[in-house]
Formats: sequence, structure tokens, C-alpha cells
Amino acid sequence: MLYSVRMRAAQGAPHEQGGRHISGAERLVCRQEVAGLTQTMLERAFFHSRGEADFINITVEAIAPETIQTVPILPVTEMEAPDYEAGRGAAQIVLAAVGVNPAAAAEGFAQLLALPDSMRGAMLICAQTGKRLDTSGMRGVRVSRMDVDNEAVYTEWLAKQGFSGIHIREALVLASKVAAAHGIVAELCWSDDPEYTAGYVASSCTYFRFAHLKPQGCTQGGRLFFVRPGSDIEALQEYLTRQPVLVVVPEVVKQ
Ligand code: WAQ
Ligand code: MG
Repeated sequence: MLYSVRMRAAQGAPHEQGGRHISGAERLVCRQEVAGLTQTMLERAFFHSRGEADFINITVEAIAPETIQTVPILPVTEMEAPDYEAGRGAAQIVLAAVGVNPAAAAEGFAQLLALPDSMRGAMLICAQTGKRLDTSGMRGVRVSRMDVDNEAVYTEWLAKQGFSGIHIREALVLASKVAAAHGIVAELCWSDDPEYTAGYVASSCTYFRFAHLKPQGCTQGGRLFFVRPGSDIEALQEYLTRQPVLVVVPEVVKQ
């Protein structure tokens, strides 16, 4: 049996009472791992670069095995852009190349940059018009109930490409779940952790990684999910927030 373990941490007040979002995490692990994982999540919330949390919610919930879907991990392509201005320009070009209307991409960027502080979840944006489609306000749509099917294989797969660290590890799992959704054209993301400037554009088949999508020290980050016009928004939100997904990583072939 796998358990969904979810953490959200805020400062000043709980999220639902207007607290500032500090950190969140979602995993699917077996029972023996739950205690250790909740400890790690607590420490992460207490010692976060966005500030010290004073509200922490950790939920542990059993997942019925027959409900779990599997999706493939997205391959990573590293993009060359020397700074965040070049990175943002290139990200808009990639978004257009994978099917987002350039005006909608620009409108999405503008909405993300206009946020007073980062949200806990993502905005659903129409890939044709750039209009916001979800009604979750500053909460956003939080993708949940996902993990890799084999951590050891994943670590090796990342290391072989020179990647390590929690940010890319978690982002690739989230992006792979999102990319497999019906109705998603692309995702744009950069971190809300002040020291972490990297971000990505994900299409249905590639994770395009940029070393800089924001200036160093900036605490404003976020996620945009560009949605195909005419998609069933309720079904999409149900998949993103509730469908348990394990991301399958190919075994690294030993020479
Ligand atoms: N569902 C929806 N939106 C989320 C989720 C989630 N589970 N988790 C985070 N977000 C949104 C939220 O608005 C955050 O403010 C924003 O994304 C950034 O979250 O090296 O670290 O966890 O290739 O800070 C990307 C680059 C790092 C990784 C992303 O995001 C790499 C990152 P963070
Ligand atoms: Mg963060």
C-alpha cells in the first residue's frame, strides 16, 4: 500500500486565513517511509529560505493501488540563456513553438509577474487567449499525489545527466504528471525560493530547462498550465489534484 504524504507550510496564519506560502511537498511512499518523510518535511518547513513557517499541515492518506496511473518521465533538454532576461525571452519562444499562442504566453507571463507574492498552486491559463481559467484565486491549483516509481533508478538517471538536488527532482515529477494530462499544452515554472533561479517550460514530450528565469534573491515564483481551448476544466483539475500518478523512469543501461 502506498500513502500520499502532503505538506503545506505558511507564515503569519494558515493559508486559508491569508498566511504567506512558505513551502509545500507531495510524495507517494510505502508505510515504512512515512515517519521519516514527515520528519524531513517538518524540517524543510521550519528551515526554509522563504522564511520560518508557523503553520504546517501534513496529511497522510492511503491510496488504493488499483487507482494508480503510470506516466513516463519527461526527457530534459538544457537551454542556453546567460541571464533571466534572455531566459524569459527564450521561454516565450519555446512556449510558442509547442503550441501556445504568443499573445497568450505573454499574457500568462504578465499574470505571473503581477502576483504580489507567490501562490501555493498553479494558474490554469487558456493557451489561445491567455485568460485565467481556474477560480482558485491566490490559492491556485495544487498538483498532488505523485512520485517516481523507483527512487534509486531516478537518482541514477538524474546523476547520469549531471543533475542532483530536490528542486529538479520534484519539478520533473510534477511536470511529467502535468504533461500527461488531457488538455495541457505546456507548463511554465520557476521557483519561489530566493536562491533558486532555474525554471522550465514543459511540453507534452520535453522538459526544457533554463538556468535562470528570475533574478537571484527574488521570492516571486510560480507555475502556469496552458490549457487547450474547449478542455474539460473540472476533469483536468480532478486529475491534477487527486489522481495518483507514478512516474516511470527508464533504467540506466550499464556499459
Ligand atoms: N502544484 C501546483 N503548483 C505548485 C506546486 C504544486 N504541487 N508546487 C509549487 N507550485 C507553484 C507555486 O506557485 C510555487 O510558488 C511555485 O510553483 C514554485 O514552487 O532545476 O522549486 O516548489 O530544473 O519553489 C524548477 C526548476 C524549480 C528545477 C521549481 O518550484 C530545475 C521549484 P517551487
Ligand atoms: Mg519553493
